[in-house]
Amino acid sequence: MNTIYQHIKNARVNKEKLLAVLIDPDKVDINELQGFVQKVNQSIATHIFVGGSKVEEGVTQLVVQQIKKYTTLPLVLFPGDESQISNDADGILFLSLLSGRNTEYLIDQHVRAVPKLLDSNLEIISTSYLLIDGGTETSTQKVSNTKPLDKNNQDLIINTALAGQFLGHQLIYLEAGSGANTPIFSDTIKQVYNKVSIPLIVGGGISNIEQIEKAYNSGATMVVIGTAFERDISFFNELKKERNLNPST
Ligand code: 1GP
Repeated sequence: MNTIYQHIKNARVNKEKLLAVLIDPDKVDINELQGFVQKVNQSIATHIFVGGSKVEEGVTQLVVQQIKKYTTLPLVLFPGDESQISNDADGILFLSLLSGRNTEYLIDQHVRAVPKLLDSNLEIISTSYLLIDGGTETSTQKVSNTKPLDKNNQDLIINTALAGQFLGHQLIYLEAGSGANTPIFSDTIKQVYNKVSIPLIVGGGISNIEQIEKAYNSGATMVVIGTAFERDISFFNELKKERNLNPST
Protein backbone atom coordinates (compact mmCIF):
# COMPACT_ATOMS: atom_id res chain seq x y z
CA MET A 1 0.00 0.00 0.00
CA ASN A 2 1.40 3.37 -0.94
CA THR A 3 -1.72 5.46 -1.09
CA ILE A 4 -0.29 8.66 0.39
CA TYR A 5 2.59 8.72 -2.06
CA GLN A 6 0.42 7.76 -5.00
CA HIS A 7 -1.82 10.73 -4.22
CA ILE A 8 1.15 13.14 -4.06
CA LYS A 9 2.62 11.70 -7.26
CA ASN A 10 -0.70 12.06 -9.11
CA ALA A 11 -1.01 15.58 -7.73
CA ARG A 12 2.22 16.58 -9.47
CA VAL A 13 0.88 15.26 -12.78
CA ASN A 14 -2.60 16.75 -12.34
CA LYS A 15 -1.34 20.00 -10.82
CA GLU A 16 -3.45 19.43 -7.74
CA LYS A 17 -2.42 21.71 -4.88
CA LEU A 18 -1.72 19.94 -1.64
CA LEU A 19 -1.41 21.67 1.70
CA ALA A 20 0.01 20.11 4.85
CA VAL A 21 -0.56 21.68 8.24
CA LEU A 22 2.43 20.97 10.44
CA ILE A 23 1.74 20.30 14.11
CA ASP A 24 4.80 20.36 16.34
CA PRO A 25 3.99 18.16 19.38
CA ASP A 26 6.38 20.26 21.42
CA LYS A 27 4.48 23.47 20.77
CA VAL A 28 0.87 22.36 20.81
CA ASP A 29 -1.43 22.38 23.85
CA ILE A 30 -3.08 18.97 23.85
CA ASN A 31 -6.27 20.46 25.30
CA GLU A 32 -6.60 22.81 22.35
CA LEU A 33 -5.95 20.16 19.74
CA GLN A 34 -9.59 19.33 19.06
CA GLY A 35 -10.45 22.92 18.12
CA PHE A 36 -7.27 23.26 16.09
CA VAL A 37 -7.92 20.08 14.10
CA GLN A 38 -11.50 21.17 13.43
CA LYS A 39 -10.09 24.32 11.83
CA VAL A 40 -7.77 22.15 9.74
CA ASN A 41 -10.76 20.04 8.63
CA GLN A 42 -12.65 23.12 7.48
CA SER A 43 -9.69 24.40 5.52
CA ILE A 44 -8.19 23.44 2.16
CA ALA A 45 -5.54 21.37 3.98
CA THR A 46 -5.09 17.92 2.49
CA HIS A 47 -2.61 16.44 4.98
CA ILE A 48 -1.48 16.84 8.56
CA PHE A 49 2.21 16.53 9.34
CA VAL A 50 3.37 15.89 12.89
CA GLY A 51 6.92 16.45 14.03
CA GLY A 52 9.47 18.81 15.46
CA SER A 53 13.20 19.22 15.83
CA LYS A 54 13.13 18.12 19.46
CA VAL A 55 10.14 16.46 21.09
CA GLU A 56 9.99 14.82 24.49
CA GLU A 57 9.80 11.01 24.25
CA GLY A 58 6.19 9.75 24.09
CA VAL A 59 4.58 13.12 23.39
CA THR A 60 4.34 12.55 19.62
CA GLN A 61 2.39 9.34 20.21
CA LEU A 62 -0.14 11.16 22.42
CA VAL A 63 -0.55 14.01 19.98
CA VAL A 64 -0.96 11.66 17.00
CA GLN A 65 -3.62 9.61 18.81
CA GLN A 66 -5.48 12.77 19.76
CA ILE A 67 -5.39 14.22 16.22
CA LYS A 68 -6.62 10.93 14.78
CA LYS A 69 -9.78 11.19 16.89
CA TYR A 70 -10.82 14.37 15.11
CA THR A 71 -9.82 14.00 11.46
CA THR A 72 -9.79 11.64 8.53
CA LEU A 73 -7.01 13.54 6.75
CA PRO A 74 -3.85 11.49 6.19
CA LEU A 75 -1.49 12.00 9.10
CA VAL A 76 2.15 11.88 8.12
CA LEU A 77 5.08 11.90 10.54
CA PHE A 78 7.73 14.51 9.83
CA PRO A 79 10.12 13.39 12.53
CA GLY A 80 13.13 15.24 13.84
CA ASP A 81 14.52 11.93 15.04
CA GLU A 82 13.62 8.27 15.37
CA SER A 83 12.05 8.71 18.82
CA GLN A 84 9.13 10.48 17.11
CA ILE A 85 7.88 7.39 15.28
CA SER A 86 4.31 6.47 16.15
CA ASN A 87 2.48 3.56 14.61
CA ASP A 88 -0.80 5.45 14.98
CA ALA A 89 0.08 7.74 12.08
CA ASP A 90 -0.58 6.76 8.46
CA GLY A 91 2.80 7.44 6.97
CA ILE A 92 6.26 8.81 7.57
CA LEU A 93 8.54 11.06 5.58
CA PHE A 94 11.78 9.10 5.81
CA LEU A 95 13.91 12.20 5.58
CA SER A 96 17.55 12.29 4.67
CA LEU A 97 19.12 15.69 5.28
CA LEU A 98 21.04 15.87 2.01
CA SER A 99 21.99 19.53 2.48
CA GLY A 100 24.11 18.61 5.51
CA ARG A 101 27.07 16.39 6.13
CA ASN A 102 26.07 14.97 9.49
CA THR A 103 25.76 11.19 9.13
CA GLU A 104 23.32 11.15 12.06
CA TYR A 105 20.67 12.79 9.83
CA LEU A 106 21.84 11.23 6.58
CA ILE A 107 21.65 7.56 7.61
CA ASP A 108 22.31 6.82 11.32
CA GLN A 109 18.85 7.71 12.66
CA HIS A 110 17.36 5.75 9.78
CA VAL A 111 19.18 2.56 10.70
CA ARG A 112 18.05 2.94 14.31
CA ALA A 113 14.47 3.48 13.14
CA VAL A 114 14.26 0.19 11.28
CA PRO A 115 13.05 -2.07 14.13
CA LYS A 116 10.22 0.38 14.88
CA LEU A 117 9.31 0.68 11.21
CA LEU A 118 9.27 -3.09 10.74
CA ASP A 119 6.84 -3.25 13.62
CA SER A 120 4.55 -0.63 12.12
CA ASN A 121 2.07 -0.26 9.27
CA LEU A 122 3.39 3.16 8.36
CA GLU A 123 3.71 4.02 4.69
CA ILE A 124 7.38 4.92 4.34
CA ILE A 125 8.09 7.73 1.90
CA SER A 126 11.76 8.36 1.20
CA THR A 127 12.40 12.07 1.07
CA SER A 128 15.40 14.22 0.18
CA TYR A 129 15.40 17.00 2.75
CA LEU A 130 17.21 20.16 1.67
CA LEU A 131 17.62 22.93 4.20
CA ILE A 132 18.17 26.20 2.35
CA ASP A 133 19.15 29.43 4.06
CA GLY A 134 16.01 31.32 5.04
CA GLY A 135 17.66 34.24 6.78
CA THR A 136 17.51 32.90 10.35
CA GLU A 137 19.32 30.17 12.21
CA THR A 138 16.54 27.59 12.38
CA SER A 139 16.11 24.80 14.87
CA THR A 140 16.77 22.23 12.12
CA GLN A 141 20.15 23.84 11.63
CA LYS A 142 20.91 23.92 15.35
CA VAL A 143 19.73 20.42 16.16
CA SER A 144 21.33 18.80 13.12
CA ASN A 145 24.47 20.88 13.48
CA THR A 146 24.59 21.39 9.74
CA LYS A 147 24.75 24.41 7.48
CA PRO A 148 21.87 25.19 5.11
CA LEU A 149 22.57 25.47 1.39
CA ASP A 150 23.25 28.99 0.14
CA LYS A 151 19.94 30.24 -1.29
CA ASN A 152 21.81 31.93 -4.14
CA ASN A 153 23.67 28.80 -5.21
CA GLN A 154 20.99 27.37 -7.45
CA ASP A 155 23.30 24.86 -9.14
CA LEU A 156 24.14 23.27 -5.82
CA ILE A 157 20.47 23.15 -4.82
CA ILE A 158 19.47 21.58 -8.14
CA ASN A 159 22.31 19.06 -8.08
CA THR A 160 21.51 18.09 -4.49
CA ALA A 161 17.85 17.56 -5.41
CA LEU A 162 18.84 15.52 -8.46
CA ALA A 163 21.24 13.43 -6.37
CA GLY A 164 18.29 12.64 -4.12
CA GLN A 165 16.19 11.61 -7.09
CA PHE A 166 19.02 9.45 -8.47
CA LEU A 167 19.29 7.77 -5.07
CA GLY A 168 15.69 6.71 -5.55
CA HIS A 169 14.02 9.13 -3.16
CA GLN A 170 10.32 9.67 -3.79
CA LEU A 171 10.02 13.33 -2.79
CA ILE A 172 12.14 16.47 -2.62
CA TYR A 173 11.47 18.76 0.36
CA LEU A 174 12.82 22.30 -0.05
CA GLU A 175 12.92 23.65 3.50
CA ALA A 176 13.71 27.22 4.52
CA GLY A 177 13.33 26.22 8.17
CA SER A 178 10.48 26.70 10.58
CA GLY A 179 9.76 30.39 11.08
CA ALA A 180 12.18 31.41 8.32
CA ASN A 181 12.30 35.10 7.40
CA THR A 182 12.52 34.30 3.71
CA PRO A 183 10.63 31.38 2.18
CA ILE A 184 12.28 29.42 -0.63
CA PHE A 185 12.71 31.67 -3.70
CA SER A 186 10.15 31.10 -6.47
CA ASP A 187 12.95 30.86 -8.97
CA THR A 188 14.63 28.09 -6.97
CA ILE A 189 11.36 26.14 -6.86
CA LYS A 190 10.93 26.63 -10.63
CA GLN A 191 14.43 25.50 -11.46
CA VAL A 192 14.25 22.42 -9.27
CA TYR A 193 10.77 21.61 -10.59
CA ASN A 194 12.03 21.78 -14.17
CA LYS A 195 14.90 19.38 -13.46
CA VAL A 196 13.40 16.73 -11.18
CA SER A 197 10.52 14.45 -12.02
CA ILE A 198 9.40 13.66 -8.48
CA PRO A 199 7.01 15.86 -6.46
CA LEU A 200 8.30 18.90 -4.60
CA ILE A 201 7.30 19.84 -1.08
CA VAL A 202 8.06 23.41 -0.04
CA GLY A 203 7.96 24.83 3.48
CA GLY A 204 9.42 27.28 5.93
CA GLY A 205 8.31 30.86 6.53
CA ILE A 206 5.19 30.72 4.37
CA SER A 207 2.59 32.87 6.08
CA ASN A 208 0.14 34.32 3.57
CA ILE A 209 -1.94 33.33 0.56
CA GLU A 210 0.30 35.13 -1.94
CA GLN A 211 3.30 33.09 -0.80
CA ILE A 212 1.29 29.88 -0.98
CA GLU A 213 0.14 30.64 -4.51
CA LYS A 214 3.64 31.63 -5.58
CA ALA A 215 4.99 28.30 -4.36
CA TYR A 216 2.31 26.34 -6.26
CA ASN A 217 2.71 28.39 -9.38
CA SER A 218 6.46 27.80 -9.28
CA GLY A 219 6.02 24.03 -9.13
CA ALA A 220 5.44 23.00 -5.52
CA THR A 221 3.03 20.09 -5.33
CA MET A 222 2.67 20.46 -1.58
CA VAL A 223 3.12 23.46 0.70
CA VAL A 224 3.75 22.96 4.41
CA ILE A 225 2.76 25.56 7.00
CA GLY A 226 3.24 25.39 10.74
CA THR A 227 4.33 28.64 12.39
CA ALA A 228 1.72 30.87 10.73
CA PHE A 229 -1.07 28.81 12.34
CA GLU A 230 0.72 28.68 15.70
CA ARG A 231 1.04 32.47 15.66
CA ASP A 232 -2.47 33.24 14.50
CA ILE A 233 -5.15 30.59 14.28
CA SER A 234 -7.40 33.00 12.36
CA PHE A 235 -5.16 32.39 9.31
CA PHE A 236 -7.34 29.30 8.82
CA ASN A 237 -10.27 31.62 7.99
CA GLU A 238 -8.42 32.69 4.84
CA LEU A 239 -7.96 29.08 3.84
CA LYS A 240 -11.50 27.82 4.18
CA LYS A 241 -12.56 25.13 1.72
CA GLU A 242 -14.98 27.31 -0.22
CA ARG A 243 -12.26 29.93 -0.80
CA ASN A 244 -10.36 28.04 -3.45
CA LEU A 245 -6.98 29.42 -4.33
CA ASN A 246 -6.82 30.79 -7.81
CA PRO A 247 -4.44 28.64 -9.87
CA SER A 248 -3.76 31.35 -12.44
CA THR A 249 -2.38 33.98 -10.07
C1 1GP B 1 9.09 23.56 8.90
O1 1GP B 1 8.54 23.55 6.58
C2 1GP B 1 8.01 23.54 7.85
O2 1GP B 1 9.75 22.37 8.95
C3 1GP B 1 7.05 24.66 8.09
O3 1GP B 1 7.69 25.87 8.38
O4 1GP B 1 6.78 26.58 10.56
O5 1GP B 1 7.77 28.25 8.99
O6 1GP B 1 5.58 27.19 8.49
P1 1GP B 1 6.91 27.03 9.14
